Amino acid sequence: MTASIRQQAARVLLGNWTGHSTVPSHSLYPHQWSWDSAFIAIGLRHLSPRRAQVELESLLGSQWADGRIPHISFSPAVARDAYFPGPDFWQAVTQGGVETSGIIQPPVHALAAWLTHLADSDESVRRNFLARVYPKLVAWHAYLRDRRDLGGRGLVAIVHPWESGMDNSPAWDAALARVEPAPLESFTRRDTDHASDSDRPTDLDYGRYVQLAATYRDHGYDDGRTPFAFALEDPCFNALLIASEHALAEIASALSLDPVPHLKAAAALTSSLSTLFADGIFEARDLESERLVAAGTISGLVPLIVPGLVEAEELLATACGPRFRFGEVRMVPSYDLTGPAFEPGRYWRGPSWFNTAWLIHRGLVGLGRTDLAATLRTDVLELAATTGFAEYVDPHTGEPRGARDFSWTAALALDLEQ
Ligand code: 9WN
Repeated sequence: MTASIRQQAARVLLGNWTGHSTVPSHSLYPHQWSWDSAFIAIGLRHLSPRRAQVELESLLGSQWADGRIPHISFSPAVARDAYFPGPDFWQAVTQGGVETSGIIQPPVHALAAWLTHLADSDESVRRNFLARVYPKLVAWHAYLRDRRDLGGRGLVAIVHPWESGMDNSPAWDAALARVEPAPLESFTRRDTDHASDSDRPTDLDYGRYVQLAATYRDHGYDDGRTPFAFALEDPCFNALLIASEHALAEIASALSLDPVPHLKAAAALTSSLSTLFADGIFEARDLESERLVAAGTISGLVPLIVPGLVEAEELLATACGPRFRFGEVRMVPSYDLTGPAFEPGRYWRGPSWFNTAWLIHRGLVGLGRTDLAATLRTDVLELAATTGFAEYVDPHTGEPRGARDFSWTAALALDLEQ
């Protein structure tokens, strides 16, 4: 059983490898995605630590001069209209000539870099891996802290739902409702060619996504100049930045550099994160109203990964209570099971995802809750194998949804199988 998960996961990852990076899915997402690559590297390190590092370095090859890591690095080998919005929509080219999107995704990269280094530290040192990626990761975090602290509270703001990685989360509904959608006839979706309409965001969502991205693009992706209609402080995004600052501290120490600035940054972010805690969970803050959005989503549980989190016990109680029913439903649902917007099959509005399960598993291990961690691990491995490495699953039935042979599902199952 165990050997077979490893073999099957390896088959998926080898199949989705393009020579220097891994596509999340050949059909639905045929380019390189930012946080996917970080999760993929975390699994790939068990097959080939070198390949895992190449994955991350190839992503860092698309980094902008301002430090941002774009959420998509487009492959010139793929048809320009295979994915919407493609390179012709974003109109962004790096100094090195890589076509990219202009928005970002959650910063899991430093954590992934540290974990791939640990997989074979001798080989990593021989490749000078940490020394090469460290300045790039520092520039990435500096971009986030300097250019994206739009609320002035020491927290990073996202300016597009895609930046959260949890595109149609109910936490974005009220803010998105303020956005005038781009007319439907002005663009052609490609996602619904490959996945069922009922598993994906709606056309109205897409009209708004397109409008927000076009406004950012038309202002040169300039964070100081763009009139952002959507700007929120997302708990998952900020929690991952904290985890990655801790990883940067480890990397700095390994390079005989000073880890203290990273530990200080992590401590400051952790204390700011507390301002998002309400009703037993972390909630996003909408910078238009300056209010927390009263929606319980998986993003609000991801801070379990933050070392020394003072709210950890309350958060665990929420995860195990009626809103997320830890251990009773499959993995951890992306949205409050009792919430008014809950839909078991629609993307980030209820289904359980493997990347968030992996993050929560890591948090549980860090908290010493090996009992809960073991339950989650068993569920992840069983679902990964029985669903053909689905993108996400119905939390009540475990039925697969979205893409199959999905890369981070294979990679993270591989990681937990070790
Ligand atoms: C938009 C690639 C990405 C993930 C996101 C997931 C989905 C894209 C889409 O796929 O988003 O970036 O087209 O729906 O929501 O988390 O990184 O797997």
